[in-house]
Amino acid sequence: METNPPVPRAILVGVQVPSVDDVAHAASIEELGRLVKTLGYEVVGTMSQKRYEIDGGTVLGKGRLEQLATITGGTGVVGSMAIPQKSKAREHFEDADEKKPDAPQIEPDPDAPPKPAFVIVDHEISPSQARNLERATGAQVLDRTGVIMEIFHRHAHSREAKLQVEIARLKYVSPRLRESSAGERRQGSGAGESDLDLDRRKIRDRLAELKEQLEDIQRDNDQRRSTRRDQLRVALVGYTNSGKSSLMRALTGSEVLVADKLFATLDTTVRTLQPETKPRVLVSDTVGFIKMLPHDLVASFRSTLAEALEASLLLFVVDASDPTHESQLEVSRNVLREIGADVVPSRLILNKIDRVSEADRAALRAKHPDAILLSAKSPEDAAALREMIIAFFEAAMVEEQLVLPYAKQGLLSVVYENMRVLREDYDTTGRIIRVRGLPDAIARLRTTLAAS
Ligand SMILES: Nc1nc2c(ncn2[C@@H]2O[C@H](COP(=O)(O)OP(=O)(O)OP(=O)(O)O)[C@@H](O)[C@H]2O)c(=O)[nH]1
Ligand SMILES: [Mg+2]
Repeated sequence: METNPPVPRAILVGVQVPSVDDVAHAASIEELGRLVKTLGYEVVGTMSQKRYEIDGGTVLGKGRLEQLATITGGTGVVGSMAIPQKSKAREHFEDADEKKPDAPQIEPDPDAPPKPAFVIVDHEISPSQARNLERATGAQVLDRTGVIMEIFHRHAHSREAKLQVEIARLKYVSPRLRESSAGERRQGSGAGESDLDLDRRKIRDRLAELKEQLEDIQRDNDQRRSTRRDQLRVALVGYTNSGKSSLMRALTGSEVLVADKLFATLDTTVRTLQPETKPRVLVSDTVGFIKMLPHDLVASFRSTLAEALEASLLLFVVDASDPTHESQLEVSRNVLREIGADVVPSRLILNKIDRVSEADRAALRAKHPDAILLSAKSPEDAAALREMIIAFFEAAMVEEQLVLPYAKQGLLSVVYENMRVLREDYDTTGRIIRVRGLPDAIARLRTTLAAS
């Protein structure tokens, strides 16, 4: 009989520095828990500590580190890299003092589930901090960035997304590889040097190869995007799990993936707003944002997010039922600013309003008077949002007359794709068309017509 492989068990570790309040700290740990669950791990506990700063060597203080090691089955000491030992008596005294009553205490139990094999730290930690923690706990150590990288790796489907993620991962792994190999080398035979150089060169070559492949794909994608440039385009952007794909489904009737997972969507999808309008409106679903989104991932998803940059309208989706939605909004705004999309007109969509009480709705309306409160699950709300989108474009469009010489009838399809044709006449110069369209699209068409 086949048995399922055991679910990896993980313990979360967070350090609360003075600049972070209790609510924000708890929310951050909770989000880390959701990231870890998205990876398919079971979260068995949290070890949290208030510290003035994140400890240089081992993240946690000595006492907490030992408690953590009790849970994971490690020695609690880093070994040769440890800070100088104190006298035994002093150590006992201080440890007893540091063991707070709220710390998890585990009695040995033969039927107890296996000890957690993973320690997951809610900060970006250095390679040497990770190594020290691994030595002390005997568990595998991942930080927030590592978890996000792993999720992106698993959720990437398109060739482009896969390449982007692999590039980001290699950049993340290579300094870690360097330091850990260097550390091992110091104790080893001394022959490691060339191995390390070899590894580095392999990674450099691989990165160059991947970047080349990615550029090829992106050239094609840029081409495709530029043919869509003058169409009416809306992009759904926002924090991960806010409901972008759900709204995409509701607006376009497409079967994009909706899941209660973080980073369910990594590939940009473009679909037509339904029922179709004239000219049609294209809606893009995009990759979500998160607190401390690794910089290499932001950089690699820049091209994916170009969809957002080129849209005429951004629908900025927020999960209004999430208690931390204000800080999520802030994070999303920062990422958009970073990629230069903060200049694109946007509408704030406070989604999942079906989960928000009447009183909280009133507070939301007062705080965000221009926002649209809705539920992606409500067909009426989706229909109203569609009307809002159409109204936005109607307000932005202008009416103009174009003359299409008989020699340039090939451009007729461009006209119909990007504009609404109100009237067509013919005379000796060509086809005279009265159109309604976005000013930029009309201007570009005029330029094309003028060039011969
Ligand atoms: N109750 C309720 N749940 C919603 C609503 N909109 C989305 N959800 C749920 O929220 C979860 C995330 O929805 P998605 O549409 O996948 O979110 P997303 O923004 O595309 O997430 P990523 O692709 O991971 O960034 C799913 O379980 C949805 O069913 C809503 O209006 N009300
Ligand atoms: Mg999605």
